[in-house]
Amino acid sequence: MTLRFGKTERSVQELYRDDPERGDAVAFGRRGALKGTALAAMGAAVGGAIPFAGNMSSGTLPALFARPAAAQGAGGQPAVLRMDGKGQLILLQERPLVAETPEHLLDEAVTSYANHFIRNNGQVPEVGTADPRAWRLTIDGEVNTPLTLTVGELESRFPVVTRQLQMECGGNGRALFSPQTRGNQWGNGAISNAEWTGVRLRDVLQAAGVKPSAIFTGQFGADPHLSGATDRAAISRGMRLAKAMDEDTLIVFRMNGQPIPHIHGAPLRLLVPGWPGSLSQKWLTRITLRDRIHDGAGMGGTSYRIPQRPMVPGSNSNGADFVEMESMPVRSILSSHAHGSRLPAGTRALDLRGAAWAGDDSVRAVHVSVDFGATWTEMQVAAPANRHAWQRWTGRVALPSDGYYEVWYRATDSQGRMQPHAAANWNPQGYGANPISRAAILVG
Ligand SMILES: Nc1nc2c(c(=O)[nH]1)N[C@H]1C(S)=C(S)[C@@H](COP(=O)(O)O)O[C@H]1N2
Ligand SMILES: [Mo]
Repeated sequence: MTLRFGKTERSVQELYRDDPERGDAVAFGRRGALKGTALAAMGAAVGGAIPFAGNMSSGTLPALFARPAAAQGAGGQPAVLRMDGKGQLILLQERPLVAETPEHLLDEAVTSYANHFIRNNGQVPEVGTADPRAWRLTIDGEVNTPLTLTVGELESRFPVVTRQLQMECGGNGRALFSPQTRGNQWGNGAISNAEWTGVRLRDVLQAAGVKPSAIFTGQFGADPHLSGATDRAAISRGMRLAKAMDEDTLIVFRMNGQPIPHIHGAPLRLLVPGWPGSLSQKWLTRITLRDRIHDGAGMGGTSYRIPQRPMVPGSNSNGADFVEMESMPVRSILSSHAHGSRLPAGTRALDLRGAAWAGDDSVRAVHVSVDFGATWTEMQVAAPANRHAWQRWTGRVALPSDGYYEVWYRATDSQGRMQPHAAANWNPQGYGANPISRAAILVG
């Protein structure tokens, strides 16, 4: 859409992309109120009148243009994953294979295979090696008796539990950082809440006998390194012993009642809910207990580590004084309406649905605003199916007239921490961005 701002004709998108400050000055004016021809132009750009334009603050790019476009394919459209049984996931990267679930496909209480995001760091191991009868898991390191167990032995020797567990990539929300950081430009869709069946890691570790010297895990999987080098792991992360001993940290062999699909780590994976998804080692072959912080691929420096003190956004750091990223911060998604949806003229209420979660904590509240943050309506937030499951939320908001709206949604965790207005605690690899989300909705 082309607009006339002063002497130049440019789209609002172009104007903001090329010179955000100038775009802002043109669109909002010095005093920060959208008015006159600028208001009309903005309305034309977003495709309708803006009933709450008076609340739009200078410095806020309309959500219609601001939302991360994810991986843009050749036609400017997100590239779509093509994989049997998978839904319309956004293909972020082909090698290694990485795909994000758009928020509106996360409308199921329990995430199906079709809508489960994919994150690989290396190659996908051969299908043949996933024969569950041949698969063995080794437990060694700082234990009294190293163990090697088949999947069948795991299932018969230890109590089997089934839980709904959230798994979220440590980089979820990365695209919301400014300046941009390296890594997959996830929106909010690197999250799942499937039903997992397996045994508790702590039961298995206790069977091996945890030595007092053990303070950390180190985990290994069967996926080859991207380069094909056999002496390098695609990823090998570890966690503090306390998390390994949590009753919800599982070695799983079924997802949603079925054997785990190959791409999600068959026949055996770890499920470490609430902490970075990278800990949930797929194609799991070995867990070693360490007497120090594990030093495998994906550990140390700026990998899955965050600054203790804020750093200047865009600056460099070797991460020496960073700390391990552990419990993930509070976040919410909107699943009832896709960003950019158009609703029939005359629609005067939105029935909204979504999910919210907060790492090891629970969610106390979800609030929604349709007037650019001037007023907020509290949603109903359901209890989690069990600890470490996400929480579904629902609610209704009224709309005064047709036009362009932004549904702003934000969650508050059980400790009172809220999603911030902008991604905070910038770090070089872009972990933990959880700002308030905004979905553009056009009525009429
Ligand atoms: N063996 C192995 N496990 C892995 C990975 C990997 O590349 N290899 N990626 C990790 C990361 S970064 C995430 S976010 C989750 C994603 O799991 P999913 O692909 O089943 O969604 O798996 C984790 N486990
Ligand atoms: Mo991840």
